[in-house]
Amino acid sequence: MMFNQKRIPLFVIATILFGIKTYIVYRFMFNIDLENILQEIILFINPFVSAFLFFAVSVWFKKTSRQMKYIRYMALIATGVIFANIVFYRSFADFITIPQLFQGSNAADLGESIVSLIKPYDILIFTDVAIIWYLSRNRLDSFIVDFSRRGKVFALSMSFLLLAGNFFLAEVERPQLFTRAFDREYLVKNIGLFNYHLYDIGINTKATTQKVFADGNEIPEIKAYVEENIKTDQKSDMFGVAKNKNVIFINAESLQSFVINDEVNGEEITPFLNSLTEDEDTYYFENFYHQTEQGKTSDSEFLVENSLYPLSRGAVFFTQAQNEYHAMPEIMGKAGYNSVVFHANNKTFWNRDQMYESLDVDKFYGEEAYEVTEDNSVGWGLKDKPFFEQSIDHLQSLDEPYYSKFITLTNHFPFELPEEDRSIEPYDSNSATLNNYFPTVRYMDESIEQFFAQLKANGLYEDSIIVIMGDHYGISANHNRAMSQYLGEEEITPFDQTQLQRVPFFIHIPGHGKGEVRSEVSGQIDVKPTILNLLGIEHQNDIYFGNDLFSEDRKDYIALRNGDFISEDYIFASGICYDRQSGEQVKEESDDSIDSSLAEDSACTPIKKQVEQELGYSDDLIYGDLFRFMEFEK
Ligand code: GP9
Ligand code: MN
Repeated sequence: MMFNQKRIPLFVIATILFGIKTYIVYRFMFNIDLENILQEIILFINPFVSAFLFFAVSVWFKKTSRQMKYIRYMALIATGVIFANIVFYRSFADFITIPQLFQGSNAADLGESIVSLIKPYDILIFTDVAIIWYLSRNRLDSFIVDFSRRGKVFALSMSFLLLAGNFFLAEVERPQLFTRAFDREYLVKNIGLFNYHLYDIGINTKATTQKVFADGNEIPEIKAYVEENIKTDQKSDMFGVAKNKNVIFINAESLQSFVINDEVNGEEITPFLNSLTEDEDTYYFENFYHQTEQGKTSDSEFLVENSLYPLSRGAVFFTQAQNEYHAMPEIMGKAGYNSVVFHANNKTFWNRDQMYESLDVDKFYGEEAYEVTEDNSVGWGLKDKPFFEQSIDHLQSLDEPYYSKFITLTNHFPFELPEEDRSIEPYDSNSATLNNYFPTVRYMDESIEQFFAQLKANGLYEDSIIVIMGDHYGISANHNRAMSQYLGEEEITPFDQTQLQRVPFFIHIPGHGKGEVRSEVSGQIDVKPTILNLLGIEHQNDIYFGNDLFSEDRKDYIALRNGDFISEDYIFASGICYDRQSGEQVKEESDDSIDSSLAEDSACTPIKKQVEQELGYSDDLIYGDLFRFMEFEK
């Protein structure tokens, strides 16, 4: 017999009441999207798991009165947390995060309107607390429960088992939910509000401790490295070519370079982008690499805005959103630019709403700025064609000059597209992902073409430069068999895998007339200095790790976030040093061991060391929040 009485212990009753209440709150007081049945099941389960987790602790109290007291106060405190989130949500459409709670401006915003955010019927969420309170004080006799040791251990094991089960389902539903940490809504939906708060406290404590130990003494060494190796004072003859022009930056979701000027089933995949590679007003960089990690799109944004490296784990947009930065929107802002982002997705995705504030983005047009219906959406949301179309009005209302970024969505895994939007047929291989990639890439190509036409028709084209960049790979190494079939190769080696990390980069300057295909090794780290130089905006004393793509004297390698690199001569991947031109492993003449390319010292070693140093400096800047110690000209 587990429990001494044949009665239901109060903690079980409390779990049921509190679980039901929490579920009702999830469904009716927050706006949580449920995309499939598994998500519905998880959302239903997790309130009970959390409730069981905290109420079951009560069995360890010896005295029944203590047990009752614990359950009472636990119910009250936990309901208080729910209530605080409800009020916060009404104002920010977001869940509370530790930094946001202590961030002066937000708290002040909330302070003024807090009364108007509370509704009379909110009192109902305390119903279960009232019942639990009543039962625990007045029906004490019915609950005198003296738990046996087995009962206690059983309750504890159940807690952990339930939690493990919940986390397992969450991981199945969203692989890498915890390491990638992409969206608060996903976290709450999958592990529940309370576990989400614990998680949030965890990442915050870590970030804070690292910050506390930094004092700015690290800066001179990093500055010296940058001055010597990056040569940030270089000016190319393209400096100021686009002075005072608007910048229209298109983040082309999951677009890889291998589709450019290539075919599938005998059809061109990207006719419009292909035409740009030959256009006299366009520079096309054919050896341009993405440098993102787990933060995917947000990492690419981070690279572009700061010319710093993202982190090797997690998304810097999530973990270091409270840092100070010296990002493009801020620098351009001082030069009179207005910066805006257009993206028809949930504003909390990748924590953009908070990170954009730290980057000094003036306005973020998220999902709510668009008319999104079932008809005009697929997969992740609004389709790219209506997205660009609806953005034009917003764009027209902006003060000039502006720096605007458009983040597309349709060409996102799993690359869904309704039949009527397909202009080309899928490929035929063992990978549905690769097969479906081609029609969605074509759809995006058409949407960009249409956007160019709309810009022209609305008089927005002439005074702008248009930059198009692929954010990261769309086809992961998991699809290498299908990929090798498509590329007509026997296998995908680490060398090929690295070359597949190339993403298109276009700079289109209307009326420029000197466009060409450029072959230098380049990457997302170079975007910030390149754009700022084109606009003729100086940013002296800045610390960053990329080069103006048009300058003569550039650092001749691109570091990937995992420490691999591509230089003019070599590609270093999976510990192997390759000759970039031939794709052959580099053999050291002096060394007669068979696989000398794997040896400690190879032709790749000097750059490899520099890459490690550079990534380390970038990490120091971010983890130590070192920009807060720097003075930049006003
Ligand atoms: C989400 C979109 C896609 O808002 O940017 O993110 P991803 O999964 O590509 O990082
Ligand atoms: Mn992306």
